[in-house]
Amino acid sequence: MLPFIIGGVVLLAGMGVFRYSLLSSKKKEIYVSVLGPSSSGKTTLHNFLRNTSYRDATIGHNDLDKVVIKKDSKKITIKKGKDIAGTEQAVKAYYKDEIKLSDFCFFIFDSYLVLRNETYSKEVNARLNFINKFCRNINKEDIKIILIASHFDKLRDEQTNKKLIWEKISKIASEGKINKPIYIDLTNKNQLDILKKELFK
Ligand SMILES: Nc1nc2c(ncn2[C@@H]2O[C@H](COP(=O)(O)OP(=O)(O)O)[C@@H](O)[C@H]2O)c(=O)[nH]1
Ligand SMILES: [Mg+2]
Repeated sequence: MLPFIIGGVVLLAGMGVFRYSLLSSKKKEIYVSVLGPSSSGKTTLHNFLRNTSYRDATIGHNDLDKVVIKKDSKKITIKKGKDIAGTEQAVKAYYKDEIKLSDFCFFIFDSYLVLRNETYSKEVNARLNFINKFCRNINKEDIKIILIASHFDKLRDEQTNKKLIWEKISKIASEGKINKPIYIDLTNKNQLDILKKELFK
């Protein structure tokens, strides 16, 4: 068990620049969106954030209930939200509205596919570009965009792959001042515990 825990700590400690806590918002209620391609882990992340067990939204979206998060003396409400599909139709149908509403926007992509599948990588960059441009167009400066490189367990050499993944997306991400991703296996309980500490500190 120990190597796993150490692996998890290294994984998140290594991201360094990550500094967004959902509890740091000045608002009492926040809107959290989760965007990204199909099967990247959007539903998994929603369920983790809200402590729910919603089923997948392969078509359209699922409505999510609001949830109150308490930690020590801090308390914040995540507003009702939408778990949207990962398709291109969903980009057209939902992204603008989700971005407009969002205080925090997670953009999640599969680490393995972004390295191994050029079409996937292009699609991820196109969506990040869309998000950046739309935020600029509507002067949405207060939004916190958090990149998640999921399925990181499918890759071996951690340091090399982190570098390679960032090289794939850094140009577009940096244009929108988006920080380096959190590289994670969203199905690993230890890694999720560490993520929870970061997101709700
Ligand atoms: N190995 C691995 N599986 C993951 C990870 N994240 C999600 N999954 C699995 O990938 C599948 C798709 O996840 P889901 O949350 O439904 O993706 P969505 O289509 O973006 O909502 C599910 O079987 C998840 O359990 C990850 O980081 N590593
Ligand atoms: Mg889903």
